[in-house]
Amino acid sequence: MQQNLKDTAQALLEAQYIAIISHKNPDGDTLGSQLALGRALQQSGKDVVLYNRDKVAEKFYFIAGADTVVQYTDEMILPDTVVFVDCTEPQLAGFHLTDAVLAGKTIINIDHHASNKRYGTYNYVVSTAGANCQNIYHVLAAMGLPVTSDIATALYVGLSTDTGNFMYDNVSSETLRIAAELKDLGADTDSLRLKLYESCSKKKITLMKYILNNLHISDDGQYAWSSISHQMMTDLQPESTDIDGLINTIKDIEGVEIAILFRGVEEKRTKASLRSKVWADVNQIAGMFGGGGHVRASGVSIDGDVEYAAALLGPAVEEIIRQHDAAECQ
Ligand SMILES: [Mn+2]
Repeated sequence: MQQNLKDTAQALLEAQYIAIISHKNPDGDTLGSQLALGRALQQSGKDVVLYNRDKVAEKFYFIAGADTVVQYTDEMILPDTVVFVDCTEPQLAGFHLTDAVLAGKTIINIDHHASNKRYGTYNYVVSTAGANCQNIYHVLAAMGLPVTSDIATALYVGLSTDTGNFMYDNVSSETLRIAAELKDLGADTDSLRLKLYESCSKKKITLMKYILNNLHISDDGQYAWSSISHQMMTDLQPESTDIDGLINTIKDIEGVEIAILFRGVEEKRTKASLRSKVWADVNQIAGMFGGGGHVRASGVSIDGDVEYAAALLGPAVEEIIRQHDAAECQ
């Protein structure tokens, strides 16, 4: 198993038939990674297919190649080289990728999640990168492939969307330097602003009203949570993009350190999205219940309805806040 950038770049340079797979419910970073890498490899003469389980949201169509992502079905045959971008593990792709399906393939794992399982033949995992597109940028440079304006836009989308538009503490000076270079290379930041930040869907507004109506804040004001019932999910049928970022509405409340949004994805299955602001490690909290992600943003899936999930996670969160307050007082 080899870890470094040079080996990852070399493996890609030597490959001819390549599939690039993004995680289910693709966000700007996994999609930006997939489209930037895919386009650069195609332009260097390789045969590349882009797979995702889900349809790409329309708001991402301004990124060149977004309409070329194919919805994967289990009957499809994977080429010899399979690249996973922004995926902690192959299962995150959301389709049936068993060991048998992947046997004999060269697996390339390019990711920035601390909880990445290092499942690749080649792993380029840098968890300090604010966005995986930052890692893709380095892979392209290591391969010596040019960054066209289309590729710059794709990479910039990942950098922007995974960092709260360059606001969160996962932004490093390097993130900003790369963003500046991408802007110089022609990244279309106007389309990004209009399509991703100034086009809130009506369903998202409906959900915002709903979660504010269901908002709970702990007595000390440090833990805020809300939920979207399975019934509401069924009635409204939101896209994943209608849900993305909703949690910020409750995280951004003054004094809140940990925010959780519970949503009933099935009658007895709840997805919890966790966020923190300053000190809390929500990767660790999600890990206690079998989930994971980043220090400031993580997720976990719970068997049970939203009330059950809230009752399960709530005491753990409050205990962590209590311990932190106690340590502060000493
Ligand atoms: Mn990411």
